[in-house]
Amino acid sequence: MVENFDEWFHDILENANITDSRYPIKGMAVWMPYGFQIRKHSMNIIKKLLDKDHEEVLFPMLVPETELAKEGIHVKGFEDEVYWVTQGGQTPLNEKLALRPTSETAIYPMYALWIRTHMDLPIKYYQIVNTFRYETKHTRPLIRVREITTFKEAHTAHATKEESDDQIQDFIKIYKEFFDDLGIPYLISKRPEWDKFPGADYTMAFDVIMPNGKTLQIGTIHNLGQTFAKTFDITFEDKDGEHKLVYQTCAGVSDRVIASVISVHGDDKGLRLPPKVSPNQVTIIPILFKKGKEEVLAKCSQIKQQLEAKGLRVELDDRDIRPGKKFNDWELKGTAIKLELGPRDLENNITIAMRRDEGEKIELPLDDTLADNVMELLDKSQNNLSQTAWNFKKEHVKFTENLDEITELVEAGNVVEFYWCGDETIGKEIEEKTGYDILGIHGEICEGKCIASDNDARYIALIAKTY
Ligand code: PR8
Repeated sequence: MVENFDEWFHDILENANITDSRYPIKGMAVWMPYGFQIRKHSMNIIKKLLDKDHEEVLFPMLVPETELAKEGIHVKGFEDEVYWVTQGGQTPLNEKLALRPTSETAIYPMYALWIRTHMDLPIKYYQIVNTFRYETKHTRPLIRVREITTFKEAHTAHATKEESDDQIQDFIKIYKEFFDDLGIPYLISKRPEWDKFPGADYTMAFDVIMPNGKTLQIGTIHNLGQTFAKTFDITFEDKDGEHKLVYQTCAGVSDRVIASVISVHGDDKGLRLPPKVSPNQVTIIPILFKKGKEEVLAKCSQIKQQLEAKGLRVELDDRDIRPGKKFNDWELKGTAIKLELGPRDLENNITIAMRRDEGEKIELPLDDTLADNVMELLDKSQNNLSQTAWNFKKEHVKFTENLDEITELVEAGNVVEFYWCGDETIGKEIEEKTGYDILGIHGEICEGKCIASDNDARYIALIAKTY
């Protein structure tokens, strides 16, 4: 799988019924039923986390050209990626309308209307929408798409800079919890100046190491300072009667996260889904013979009900095909636990449980302890997948003090840590020399030399091959 990861990824999306990329527009795919369920469960996790302290809203998808163009740095960052609506039927529109590539320029003119005094602050809204980016880099299903589905974007406004910095920390905490629930290990770094979000003061990013060693950015959090507040005139009257500009932040994650779930946990047999997002946490597979068929099926239905009563997602696979085929299907789809039940098991009042994450089979008694036993196995499976993924990450972050060694380490599938002075020219030289991207800085140091200059090092930086 690691050797030909791109092919593995492509095949699994199709074989496990996740997406269909044959839709006749490049970069836009169909979410298929099984994939849709994974998407739904992962969306519910982040929604729940955001809902604790943010309110959900829904803005229109079209942005007038005048608004999009107002923030110079921002529009420059997106100008090559915007889809435009120019006609309504046969009638040319008076003003071109952009399909939102992201929603700052849709939301902030409204913030300017809503925010009057310090009493209106903070505002913490989020929306879950599709956004559109005419990506110029190679598109890949889920990873780099042109219609970004289920874009969870949060936008906040605050009275002080301190509050906006605290909000960045809150988002980091929320995203950590989100990725932890998906068992996804992450590297958090502050993006270099040349790679921050267009219009942001600074950008914090979450990256995951994919099985082939390339990193994928799965979430970003931006402190926008007062740039957009100035552009859109978002001011408030403070307690002292003074009119001040707000400080803003925004943060976003997309369905790209699901690409990381699939890739980080998958194996040669197919998906291995963390129970928290698995469409079927448990799949019951009856082993049927002519004799005793009805009894086995009846028991399987009863088990299904028993487990569902505890809130578990359960599938009873009573298709009239060989059990071996069913096993393979559910292995491919990554159901966390399979319960096998044949006439002899029924006689012995047991079922054979098999965890997808590590393949071990164990006998469970068919009594009122079953649901608790299954839940314990689900917990173990969730933790094991997460632990295995974190171990992989640990093994694939390597430190070097030697610039020439970076290539060797990255080509061997690692992300590399190195000491850096923080100077932009030196940083770009490092990128040019190695051909890789500096992800950002994820630590500060007081002693040490920069890897590529005579300057003292100030940071521990990360460099990698990126998607
Ligand atoms: C913002 N504004 O937009 P960001 N395909 C799949 N996922 C993508 C793609 C793509 N083409 N482009 C980006 N993402 C800010 C924050 C509102 C919300 C995912 O930020 O441009 C990436 O995981 O950094 C990225 O980290 C996230 O969306 C947010 O996009």
